[in-house]
Parts: sequence; C-alpha cells; structure tokens
Amino acid sequence: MNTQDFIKIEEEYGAHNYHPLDVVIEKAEGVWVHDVEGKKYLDCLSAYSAVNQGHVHPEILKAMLEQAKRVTLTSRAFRNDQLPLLYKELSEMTGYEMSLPMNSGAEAVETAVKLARKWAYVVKGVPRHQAEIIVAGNNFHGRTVTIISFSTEPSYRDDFGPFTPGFVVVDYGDAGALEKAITPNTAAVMLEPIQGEAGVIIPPAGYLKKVAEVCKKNNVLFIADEIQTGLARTGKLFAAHHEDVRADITIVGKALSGGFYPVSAVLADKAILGLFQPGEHGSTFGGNPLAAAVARASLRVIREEKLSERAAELGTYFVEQLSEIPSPHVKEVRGRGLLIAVELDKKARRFCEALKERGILAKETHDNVIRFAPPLVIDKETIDWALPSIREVLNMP
Ligand code: IF1
Repeated sequence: MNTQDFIKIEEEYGAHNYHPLDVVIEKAEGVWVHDVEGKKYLDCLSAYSAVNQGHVHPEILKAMLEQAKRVTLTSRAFRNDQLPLLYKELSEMTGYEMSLPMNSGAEAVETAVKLARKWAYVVKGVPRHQAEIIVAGNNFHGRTVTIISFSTEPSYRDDFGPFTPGFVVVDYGDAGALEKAITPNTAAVMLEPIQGEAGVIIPPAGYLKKVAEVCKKNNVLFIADEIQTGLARTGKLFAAHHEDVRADITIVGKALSGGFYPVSAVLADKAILGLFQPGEHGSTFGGNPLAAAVARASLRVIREEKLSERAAELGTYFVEQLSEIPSPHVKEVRGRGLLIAVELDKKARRFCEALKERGILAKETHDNVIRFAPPLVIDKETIDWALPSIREVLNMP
C-alpha cells in the first residue's frame, strides 16, 4: 500500500481529531523517520519532545525487550522489582525525595492537581472543596475535562463542558498579576516553564524566580509542568533550572520513556507526596515493571549521552543559524536548548508542507509558528544539512 492508501483507510475508520501532514511513517531511528514510499525525513518534532533520546534508541529498546520477556504488568496490588529502582533513580537524578508514576502526561497533571488540593485541605487548612489553582493563559496541560476546564483555547473546551471549578487564569509572564490572584484558598500555581503549544513562549527573565518567591511568601505550592520542557529538552534537566528554580511539584512525561511507552510521574518531597494514603489514587498501568524498566533506561541515556549539554550547545547553534536566515516572513526566532520556534507573519502550515517536500518534518503550532524540536541526539552536521532547505522554504513567496 502507498501513502494515499493508508490515508484513505485512516480517514474512513479513524476519528478526525488531528490534521496530520500526509506522511505515513513506517520506521524510524535516531533523528530520521522513513515513510512508506521509502522517503527519509529529519524529524523536527520528536513526537512533541517524547523522543529526546532519538527514535528507537537501542539501549531503551534492549531494556524494553528484556523486561517484556520477564513480566510486563503486576498491578500495584503486588510489588515488582523495577519500580523501586525507578523511584530511587528518579530521586537521585532530580533531587526530589519521592515520585508517583502514572501513564500519560495528563494523568500526571490530574495527579498533581489532586495532590495540591489535598495539601491545601490537610496542611494549609483551606476549607474543603474551595481550593484554587492559578494557571496561565494559553496554557497546555492535556486534554481531560478537568484540564481543558482551565484552558483558554476555545476549540479545546467549547464543546466539552460542564467544567471543573477551582481554577484561576492569569496572564503568563506577569508575576504581579499572579500575586494579585492569590487568595487564602489558593493551593498552587501551575505553569509550563516555557509554553510549548502556545508557540514556545519564553517568559521574561526572572519570571519563574519571582513566581517561586511569591508562592513561598504566600504558602502556595509551585507546580512546574515539565512534560514537554523537561528531561534535557531546553538544555537543562528541567527548564525551571535556567532560573535556579526548584518547583514544589514537578511533572514529567513524554521523554521519560524515550517514546517507547506512556510513562509519566509526579515528583515532590515527602512533605507533599507523603500525603497520599493507600487506595486514594492510582491506575492499572501506573508504575508497571515494563514502564519502569523503559523509564530507567531512558533516564540513563539522558545522563550517559549528556543530552542536556548537547541540547544547550546545538540549540544555541541552531537558533543562531536560523536567526541569520534573511526572510520576508520571519517575525522572530526564539528558543531554549532544542525547543525552538520560528514565528512567521502568516500561517505556517504551507511552510511545513514545503519542508516536508524537502525531507524535514516540522509542525506548525498556533497557526503561524514553526516549531523545530529535533531529537537531542542530532549533530551539527545534520543541522547544517537542513539549513539550506529551511532557508529556501523561508524565502518562498
Ligand atoms: C495533543 C500540544 C504539545 C504537554 C504539556 C501536558 C501534556 C502535554 C506541557 C499532556 C502534551 C502533546 C499532546 C498532543 C500534542 C502535544 C502538544 F500541542 F497538544 F500542546 F506538545 F505542545 N503538559 N502535549 O505538552 O501530556 O497527556 O499528551 O501525554 O494532545 O495533541 P499527554
């Protein structure tokens, strides 16, 4: 079957909840993906930063295959020999005393919301069911009903009410507005350290630090959603580290599994995560031995291949090179590590389609932004290979 054959079947039998590029991928390795026509593409999306380690990383694959032959799922009614080791290695790598494993990013965000609310009632003394969580405009934290209840994107929420109450939206980047929004019932502030889906929006220097100070001063938890920005993507283990901020709760996902398996987790110290009592929260697959083995290998690759340093160095280079491209369409090039955005003065879709014709897969976000977020295993030579095509496309009429 060829590309059109696959597309025809997908269009007929699948829900149309995406508008993907018309490329049908059949295999991938490292920074490259191959379609059913035998064409090769440089992946500049990394499955929205889930394959920071590169596609089908051999070490993670080996760990997955070996574990899959032993045991894949025990449920948390029993214990397994992988999860304790993941807990320990996550703690040693991130500096948080404890973690709670889930599957999708949204499930980990929901877990963090429940944890912050419980902390508000049990520790802070907020009257039950009046806890408030402050979030930012143009946030993206997932697709569940509670999470889209605080989305400001009409298409994500308009047909899906009624909504979960208890969320207050303030402008991203404005610490003063955030401080004003704090009430005695505020449990937490939840932010993306860089807003990915909003178009790689990097907050003003010092914003995260100021937010952390405001939270501390007002006995409010700071929750950092690092599902997309974390695990080396922006050139540090966490994007919050660019401002030496240590959130009270950090949420990870995506690259926690190197793209092999849905694995997410909530990280916090015992004073917070110790609040969950047996049976209060869970999930059938959360913390399963296969997920734990995959996550342990994924974290090992990030450490051993120094992916944070790599993202910092190559991201700086990539941004410099993109910034030097003369183009009538480019409004701004911005990025941190290998999370890069080229903002255009017009819709970006046709530029992404032109890039696809030249063997580069990038996805538009928020209409006029092209996101460049290749796997962190990319090298300078490959960036140099891509630049002439990017230059050509950015100068299309
Ligand atoms: C889609 C966006 C990116 C996330 C942050 C939580 C989640 C995500 C910061 C939820 C997930 C994904 C979801 C995917 C597309 C992609 C996305 F465009 F939707 F917003 F990356 F920017 N926090 N982001 O970025 O994690 O439940 O998906 O595992 O829903 O279309 P998830």
